[in-house]
This record gives sequence, structure tokens and C-alpha cells, in this order.
Amino acid sequence: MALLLSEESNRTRYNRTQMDKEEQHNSDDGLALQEAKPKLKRPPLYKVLLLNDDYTPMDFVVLILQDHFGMTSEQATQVMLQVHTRGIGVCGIFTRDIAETKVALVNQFARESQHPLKCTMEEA
Ligand code: TYC
Repeated sequence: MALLLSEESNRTRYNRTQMDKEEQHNSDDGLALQEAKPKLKRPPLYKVLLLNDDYTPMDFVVLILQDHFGMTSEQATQVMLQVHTRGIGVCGIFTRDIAETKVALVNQFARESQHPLKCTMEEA
């Protein structure tokens, strides 16, 4: 009886050892693995702004808002008047490269047309 018990317990121990080995083989050798987080982030956005001045003709500003920012003449007139009365206004919100390009094109067109109109950008 003692022998029987002892044999059983040896077999139990053997099985446990085998299971441990398999488990170790199939797992991570003790390294803690963390699942990778999905790492897509939305790009930062920038407001493109127009600044008021005393000399640029209202029609010229309206034209810029239509041609560079896709506004109707009604929308463009509203934004132009907002800039005219408040000093500054938002033309649109874009990713950085697009905002930089719009600022550069608007300022270039204003300069070539000899108007002091200034366009700038800031993080939204
Ligand atoms: N203040 C200008 C004027 O009275 C008009 C104007 C509007 C100029 C908007 C710049 O971003 C501007 N002629």
C-alpha cells in the first residue's frame, strides 16, 4: 500500500513537471509582454487667420476667401466683415502643411497686388 501511494505520487509529480515544461516552452520565458497599443493619432490642426488693416479693399479680401477657402460670396462677405470689425477672423482649419501653403499663397498674392493684407496661422 505504501508502495502504491508512493508510485502514484511520483507519477503525479512527473505529470506536473511535464506540464510545467510545456507551459514554459509555449510561453514567454518569464518576459512580461505588453500588447501593442494601436498608435494612430489625429494630426494637430491649425486655424488660418486673416488680420485687418486699413488699406486692403474689401472686395479683394472677399475674393481671397472665395478663391483660396472655397467660400460663397455670402460666406466670404461675412468673414471679411468679421475681420474688418473685430480685427481678426478664421478662414478655415487645416492640417499643418495645408495651412502653411494657404498662408504662403495668400500672403504672396496680397504682396504681388500691393495690399498690406496679412494671413497667419495658429494651432486650433
Ligand atoms: N479694413 C479694410 C477696409 O476698410 C477691409 C479689410 C477686411 C482688410 C479684412 C483686411 O483682412 C481684412 N478696406
